Amino acid sequence: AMLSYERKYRVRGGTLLGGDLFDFWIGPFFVGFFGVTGLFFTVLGTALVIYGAAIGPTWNIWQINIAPPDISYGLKLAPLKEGGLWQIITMCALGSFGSWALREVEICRKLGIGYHVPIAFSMAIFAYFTLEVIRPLLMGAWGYGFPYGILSHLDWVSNTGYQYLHFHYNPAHMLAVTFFFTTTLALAMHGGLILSSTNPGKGEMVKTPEHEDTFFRDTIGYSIGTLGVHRLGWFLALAAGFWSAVCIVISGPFWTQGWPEWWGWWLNLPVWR
Ligand code: BCL
Ligand code: UQ2
Repeated sequence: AMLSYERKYRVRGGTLLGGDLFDFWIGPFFVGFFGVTGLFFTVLGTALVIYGAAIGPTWNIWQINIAPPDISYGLKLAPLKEGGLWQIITMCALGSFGSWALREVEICRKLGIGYHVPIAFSMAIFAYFTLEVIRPLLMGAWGYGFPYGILSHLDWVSNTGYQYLHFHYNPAHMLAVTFFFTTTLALAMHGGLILSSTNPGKGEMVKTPEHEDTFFRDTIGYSIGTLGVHRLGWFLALAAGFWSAVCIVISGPFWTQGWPEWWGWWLNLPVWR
């Protein structure tokens, strides 16, 4: 079924590739050139993950693991069963994420709205790309990428973290964590404020943005405003993803010792040295 206003927004054009060829909907879903490529990479990638599980030692969902090639393969293509599968799955993942982002762009163009959603999603893709492509390239081996598996990727994070002795001392990790936490604070404040003003007592009227502004002006002397809070949330979330990418790309390519040792520059400041 189509919602009453949906037909109005099913406009032609705005596509980046393929022209009119894929400019149609299947049920509620816009297809587009990137819907086709997205489906292709998703189906192929998922099939390869299942194949990787099938030739592996276990069907235990927690323990299934598709690992990148051994470090000794460097940046070469590896045999399918020795990391080659991981390499093709990574290409499928990037093809799929990229297609999804570009399909979002085409829909934004159709609607004449801003590109904020695809830009935001691109930051998540950038973090993934940094983990699986940029850092392994800089380190000289695909084996530095993280493996595909529920427990195995957690083990990778733990092992990689302890290689630098104490990852909490990584300054970019500090920023990333702080932005993640601040994002949840902002969303809790915003969700709370909206619910409080739109769920009045029985018989009472729904409250206005002026009530919302006044609540924060009365409590902390400042309101960021209804548009402002969404700009802030968007910025905080993107900064979290950005600094995550930075914190891992500098671990190895830039700093090879423990992160606690990085703070030597502070201890060595001439003021107290
Ligand atoms: Mg740490 C990374 C927080 C302790 C080692 N750590 C991170 C960051 C984040 C974080 C800042 C991961 C988020 C991210 O990259 O998002 N760490 C964090 C916190 C603590 C912490 C809060 C804590 O103690 C309270 N970390 C530690 C300890 C170390 C440690 C001290 C281990 C001993 N940490 C590391 C290492 C890394 C991190 C090593 C990293 O590599 C990682 C990082 O920064 O990576 C960049 C970015 C988001 C993504 C990468 C997701 C991308 C999503 C893609 C684009 C789309 C997926 C689609 C999906 C497949 C589709 C599914 C379809 C649905 C089913 C419908
Ligand atoms: C606000 C406002 C909203 C909001 C929120 C605020 C009317 C509906 C949550 C309050 C937000 C502030 C003061 C910024 C806090 C800063 C950080 C870094 C968490 O003023 O306008 O609109 O939802």
